[in-house]
Amino acid sequence: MDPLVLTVAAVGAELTLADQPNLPVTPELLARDAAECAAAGASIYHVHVRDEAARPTMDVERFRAARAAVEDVTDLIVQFTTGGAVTDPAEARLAPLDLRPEMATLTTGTVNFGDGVFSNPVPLVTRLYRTMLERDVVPEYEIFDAGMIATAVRLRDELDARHHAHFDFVLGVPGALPAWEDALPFLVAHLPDGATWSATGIGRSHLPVAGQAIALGGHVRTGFEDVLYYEKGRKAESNAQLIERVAGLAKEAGRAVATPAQAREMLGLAPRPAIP
Ligand code: KMH
Ligand code: ZN
Repeated sequence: MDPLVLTVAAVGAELTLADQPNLPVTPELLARDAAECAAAGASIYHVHVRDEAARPTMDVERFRAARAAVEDVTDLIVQFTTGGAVTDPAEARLAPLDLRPEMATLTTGTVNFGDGVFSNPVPLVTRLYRTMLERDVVPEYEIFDAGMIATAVRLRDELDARHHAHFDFVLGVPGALPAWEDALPFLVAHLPDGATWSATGIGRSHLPVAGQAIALGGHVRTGFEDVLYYEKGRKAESNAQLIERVAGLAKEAGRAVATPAQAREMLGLAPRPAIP
């Protein structure tokens, strides 16, 4: 099997500092967090940013500072969110793509998201996708429900996209596809030939999903965005702690952890572009 690509979803848009006091909400904290995660075996850093009050924001200058901070101290692949928070309007979600990150997430359908709705009508997804293609940003299709695979494949064909196809399955968001045991094999069976995939389970589904993904030859995402509790009654202390745990599972299963260079090769990424 290929070495395991580990993605850190370090911040997200939903947790508060009261929920998780160690959330990296400034460029300095992101730099330290990213360096620790890189040392623990991560190769992709999925970025959301926060404002001065630690509220989620899609402010371009904050994305610029976050990216510079992470890229200064690591060779991690920096992947911007285009999902933001469920309250973010389309223009705000598009804006950070001006910075031409190596990768960005692309959710290809609308889904309930707790009490909110993560709204991704096809015209918006198409606009996000076109913008990524124009700017040489490689999308990671962010799949919260099975139909999103079909839409990703359809848009890929319609837009004549030539980049490598990489999917991330986010299972267990309340209102979206649960982390049922047979979910991953079903989803993987419907991927286009040559695609790679990773998976994450939200909350208590995290470890079973990570273990299944490692066994099935997929890759794994972890981090505060997806995991609040390390174990029952004990919160996770750092993103690196979560990365270390999944890297340990992979080692037990006889799977090496990918370096960022190996991840770039597997995902068909060009060398890291400069920040415009
Ligand atoms: N915060 C969620 C509404 C992404 O980063 O692309 C969307 C999300 C997905 O986190
Ligand atoms: Zn995210």
